[in-house]
Amino acid sequence: MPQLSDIPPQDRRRLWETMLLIRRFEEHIVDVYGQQEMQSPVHLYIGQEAVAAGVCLHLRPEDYLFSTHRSHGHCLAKGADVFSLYAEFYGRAAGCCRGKGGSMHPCAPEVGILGTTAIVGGGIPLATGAALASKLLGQGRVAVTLFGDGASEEGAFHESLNFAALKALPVVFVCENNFYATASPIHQRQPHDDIFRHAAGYGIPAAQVDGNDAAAVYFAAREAVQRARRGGGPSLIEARTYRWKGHVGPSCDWENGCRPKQELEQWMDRCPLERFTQRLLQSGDLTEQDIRGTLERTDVMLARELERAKHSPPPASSEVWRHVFHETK
Ligand SMILES: Cc1ncc(C[n+]2csc(CCOP(=O)(O)OP(=O)(O)O)c2C)c(N)n1
Ligand SMILES: [Mg+2]
Repeated sequence: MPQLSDIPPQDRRRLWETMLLIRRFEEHIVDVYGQQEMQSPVHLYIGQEAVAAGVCLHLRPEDYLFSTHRSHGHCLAKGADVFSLYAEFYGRAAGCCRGKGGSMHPCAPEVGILGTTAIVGGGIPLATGAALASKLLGQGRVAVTLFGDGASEEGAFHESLNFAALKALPVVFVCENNFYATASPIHQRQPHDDIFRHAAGYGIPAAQVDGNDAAAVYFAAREAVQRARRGGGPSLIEARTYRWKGHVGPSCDWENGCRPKQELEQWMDRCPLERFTQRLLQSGDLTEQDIRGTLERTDVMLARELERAKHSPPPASSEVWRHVFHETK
């Protein structure tokens, strides 16, 4: 059983800082969303931060990442720019998609995020294709796709696992099993909730991990990314976790009868950020002073970038048809 001490000290710190960045990035959205100026629908990732942080720590800027409608944490962990994300959510010209994509479609090609699709399961074949290209071109790039339990019900998931196994592609499939697709619990949709078991049918190595344990995700992802990089083919990781907010928007959804309040509270008691913070305090990697300092620096930066994004100009009306269709001249 790997220990915290098996994670290099700089990685422990980065894991924690990345989770903190994601958590606070979204809490700033929660704070301003009611002003109704940020018009993009937002699918918040709060509660699932350990997965993005633990996976992306092993990726290089040129490695590919394909995300979903719940994209913020993935993009931040891969290194996307805070300002260009916030500006995108405000529909501003300086946004990463020039204000035309919103929160569900971010791109950051400079860090391997070529585009994001909100079609459930849509990122899985794209990552498989990127991994095929990387292999054919001998680029040594790994492709990772993070997706939900709902996406594992799409044909594209099974087709992609089959093809990736057949061609031994450098792709890592990461399923964030948060037990819900919109308001639909997994036990009403699937005969069992062990998503990692699908990998056996395709002969792909798989791991099921506690997705609220950053170290557990880190170790599983390290093995999978290393396997992909050395030509060992695809892997599937199922990270079991939970989202704290409703499917979309900044409020919780237990009030609407979408899930039991008690269930949410049990998962909140297992907060991935709080658990990892406590571990790092115990190991001496963090002090209370470090925590206060980092939190303050992170909040100052996020507040500044959010304000800057909010006050940046919208796209000119002459831009409305640009970048919508492929331009041939
Ligand atoms: C092909 C497709 N079907 C349905 C939808 C509507 N939809 C958007 S998100 C979502 C649930 C996805 O659940 P999951 O994959 O578990 O991701 P989570 O929201 O839990 O992160 C659905 C059904 C869609 N966007 N695309
Ligand atoms: Mg889900």
